[in-house]
Amino acid sequence: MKLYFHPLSGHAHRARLFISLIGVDADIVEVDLAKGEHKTPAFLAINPFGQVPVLDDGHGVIIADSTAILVYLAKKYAEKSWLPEDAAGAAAVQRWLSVASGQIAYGPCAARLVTVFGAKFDADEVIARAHAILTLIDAELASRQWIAANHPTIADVALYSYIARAPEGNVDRFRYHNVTAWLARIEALPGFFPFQKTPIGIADAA
Ligand SMILES: N[C@@H](CCC(=O)N[C@@H](CS)C(=O)NCC(=O)O)C(=O)O
Repeated sequence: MKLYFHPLSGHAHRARLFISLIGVDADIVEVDLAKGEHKTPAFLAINPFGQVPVLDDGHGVIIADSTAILVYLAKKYAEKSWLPEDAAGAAAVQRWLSVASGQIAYGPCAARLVTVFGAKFDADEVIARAHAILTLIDAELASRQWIAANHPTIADVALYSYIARAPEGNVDRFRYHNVTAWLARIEALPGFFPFQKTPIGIADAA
């Protein structure tokens, strides 16, 4: 198995983190985004969207998109608890995978793209969006330890990376105490793999 990856991509980190949590072997192939390697014909042949992460599981099985990779790995290689099979349990996980691809991408991920990669978004607008979703997640976590079940699921993995590194986008997440405790619970899971830090933004309180 190969994971096409970039160390500063939170989307790629989700996949890298889950590979590590479930203990499958993977060759990590770093894609040089700065040099435009993700837009070369060779890379576009495996992901026409020209984005990382991409998982190549051999025999022609190529999965692009971070949450699709989490679903694939959970179904193929992980304990069922990571992606429950009952209708309500699966829907609860999907609800938060949608948040990872929606409000998190347009909030804390976008805020970090401004500071770390120089993206031309309106910083105030994306920071405000980040606080809106963090407020909501903090309230959800007031009554439970994990976001989608009473145990960790791929929904926690999908949400982790950009929330953990939100301060790099000048999003002060430290005021969300339930979120802080939840991040620590994820970091304490056996096999946890950290998301590379940058010195940009608000200093990490940890
Ligand atoms: N929906 C995709 C988004 C992936 C994505 O935005 N990847 C970024 C790195 S964080 C990328 O490759 N950007 C390069 C580009 O879009 O040109 C996923 O969940 O994997």
